[in-house]
Amino acid sequence: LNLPTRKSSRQVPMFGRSVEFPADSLPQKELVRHIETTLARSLYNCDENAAYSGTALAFRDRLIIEWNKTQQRQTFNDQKRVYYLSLEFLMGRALDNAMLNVGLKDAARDGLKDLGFRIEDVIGQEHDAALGNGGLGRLAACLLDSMATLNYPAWGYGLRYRYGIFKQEIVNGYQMEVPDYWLDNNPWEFPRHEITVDIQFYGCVRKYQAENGKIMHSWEDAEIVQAVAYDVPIPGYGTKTTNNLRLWSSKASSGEFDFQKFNAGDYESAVADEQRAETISAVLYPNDNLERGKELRLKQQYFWCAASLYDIVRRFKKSKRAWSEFPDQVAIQLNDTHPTLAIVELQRILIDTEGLEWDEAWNIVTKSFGYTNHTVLPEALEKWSVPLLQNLLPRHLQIIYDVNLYFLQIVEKRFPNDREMLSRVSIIEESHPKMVRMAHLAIIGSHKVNGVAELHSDLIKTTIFKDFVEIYGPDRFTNVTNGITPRRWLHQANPRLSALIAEKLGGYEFLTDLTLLDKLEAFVDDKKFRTEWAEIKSANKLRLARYIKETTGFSVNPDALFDVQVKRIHEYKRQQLNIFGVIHRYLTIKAMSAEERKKVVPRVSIFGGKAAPGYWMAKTVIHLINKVSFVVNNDADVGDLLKVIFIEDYNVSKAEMICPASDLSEHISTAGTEASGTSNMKFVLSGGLIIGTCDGANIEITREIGEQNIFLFGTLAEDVEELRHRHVYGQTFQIDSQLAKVFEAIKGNMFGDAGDFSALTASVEQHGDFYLVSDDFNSYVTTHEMVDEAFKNREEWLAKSITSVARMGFFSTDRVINEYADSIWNVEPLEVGKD
Ligand code: CR6
Repeated sequence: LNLPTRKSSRQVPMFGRSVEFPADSLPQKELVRHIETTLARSLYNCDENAAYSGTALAFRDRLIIEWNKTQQRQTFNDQKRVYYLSLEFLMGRALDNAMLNVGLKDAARDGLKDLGFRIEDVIGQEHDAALGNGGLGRLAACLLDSMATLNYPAWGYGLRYRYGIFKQEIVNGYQMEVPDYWLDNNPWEFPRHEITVDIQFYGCVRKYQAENGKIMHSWEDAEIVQAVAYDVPIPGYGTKTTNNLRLWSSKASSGEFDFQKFNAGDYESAVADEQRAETISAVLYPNDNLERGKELRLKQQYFWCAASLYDIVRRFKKSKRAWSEFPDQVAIQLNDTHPTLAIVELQRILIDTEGLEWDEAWNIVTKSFGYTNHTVLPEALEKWSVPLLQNLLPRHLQIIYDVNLYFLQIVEKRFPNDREMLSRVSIIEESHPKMVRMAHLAIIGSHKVNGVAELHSDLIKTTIFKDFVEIYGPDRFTNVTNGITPRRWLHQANPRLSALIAEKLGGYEFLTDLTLLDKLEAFVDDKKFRTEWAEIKSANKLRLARYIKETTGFSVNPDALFDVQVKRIHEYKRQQLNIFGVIHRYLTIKAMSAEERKKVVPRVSIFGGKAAPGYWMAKTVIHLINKVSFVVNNDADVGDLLKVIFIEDYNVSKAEMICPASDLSEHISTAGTEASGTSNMKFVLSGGLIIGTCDGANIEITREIGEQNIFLFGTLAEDVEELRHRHVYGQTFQIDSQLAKVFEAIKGNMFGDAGDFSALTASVEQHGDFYLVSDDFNSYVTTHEMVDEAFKNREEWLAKSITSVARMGFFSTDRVINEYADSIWNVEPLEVGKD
């Protein structure tokens, strides 16, 4: 055994090296071994699924070695670590990522070919890990990739849902939800049955006098549920660093399966208790940008925060440092307010268990936490009812009240006699029932609050958190514009484009320094390069066209302009604006002469995205898109000039196929509503152009790539309020004349029973058009006409596409992580030596 020997600090020790893989060894041997031994299959009886499992296990072996070494290195070095707390991690598939990061994808391709498999088919066997709703969850996954790639000692903490986001099926044009049980045969997680934490719920608080006379509190008679750790390796690209994502699973605590009940014949209730405990981590709540205040969700949040903090504190205590050093060792980032209870839990541990004084403890807490806000939508801002908290987490509620009391005392001193201010900033909303405003608690308990794009960060400072800027000063607030990992969204999703860029730039360094893309601008006029660029886009479109044919039965012309809007379906994202625009296009084409039609640029309008199961309007939008699709695609008179496609069950792996195939993508939210958006970045990085509003990161994308390379339209954020004011709810107002024709068609049953869609038209005509669909309709269709004109000039279009990609360097999550590290976490990467 090669036991670790301690060396002076910062030197990286040699740890056990019993397993080694020669860097150039082909994974084929290992893959065959796994098929024949681990899976107990004969090679003659090996299907794609077994080939997938064998390949995954072969790559997993390599990851495990680096993963163990990374953890040992990080423990030995004992420097500050980052803990990223997120209720969602939308990881997608892991095998392709592992192959590219380990760097042996080509060898794997050859090995699989020898066995008679295409690597794409084998990769396609993997079930997406879909523990998230949309952008917030995918951002967490991209950030993990960058933290590992940049060698930051960082852990992700989340929940191991048994069911991820539901699978969407479209039946007769309606969305149906099917459960996503994803855990069978998942080689990427490692149960750590020895790492368990007892989590308390309910019970009561007892006051007592400690030996030193101090009044203390203890939380007693609580119900206990056990948290079990499951670890997922997160490999960095081009580095040996492999970080850890720890997901907690709930289980009845060891004594909880009540044998007494069982023996007394009460089998059912014994099992029910067991199941109740397991319910906590059973299912991901399927809402994006909406909070519903369900008790089980609060249980999930506390369960995960308490288990994670227990783990973090345990790790810290091993180092035997003074508590005051905690913030020098630990940075905890709250991904939205979902983990805000972690703030309260740390304060509770410090004062109730560790015996620290309130102020000393609170100082440690605020220095350790950072909070990222991802929305200004009021319906998404979390509030928990006081009675609910009182019942479930009685001690936490007391602490929240104390935090609030001390905070309000400070505010009162600074703003004497401003009662309004006190009630506006209070953590407690004085409603019936009273509510705890989690965002206020998160701000008060953190040292930095950040938004996710410039406009958004400005908006939080001037609207929802305005008072806090006055109280704490502007330095408490900052902006970190979102990004995406170029490894997945360029190299993995668009390998040919990545290879072409590498050929021009003389290597793949741009994958770890995306700003190097700017060197591509020098080749904009290079004929051969342009041809290859265009050819790659065509091939990607052809692949998508084939997929559309296979899954929907509709044939689309791969030379048409592919116009894509894929994201969660939400009124603020305005898929309704898009489909109304499509109907307008359809009506326009129908009214054209044969001569006029010759000038029309053929289009394929592609939609995809899930609606929250209880979100009626969003479901109605999906229904309308599918009805329009049916009518338009079966109208031989229109033929290839227009096709409308709804791609079922949009997810990460579909995004990897769709993004590289778009000519144009739509990011058309009502200005001021989309905090950032990240798919906008994915599309541009694959050479697609954008039609969008001046919202979220669209604004910064425009600044980087140039106004001439993006199609912007619509109301500006600063004018939205004023326009909304002019629409009076319940009073029909004059809507845009072209939109009125679209509504006439819908009401004339052109797309089936008009009654099915009356909620959509009424929301614009009668309910105050909150999302400004009518106000923006004219500039939207006019801008689409400009898109058509631009697309006719293919050379110009290509130049825009190449120039845009060249200027996308800013939008890498590597830049994002370095900004968080510098301005919020104060952590350093751990250099990886040759161990
Ligand atoms: N729904 C924002 O709406 C942003 C992501 C990641 C969102 C979106 O604009 O890009 O977060 N917000 O920052 C929330 O989930 C609350 C999202 O994904």
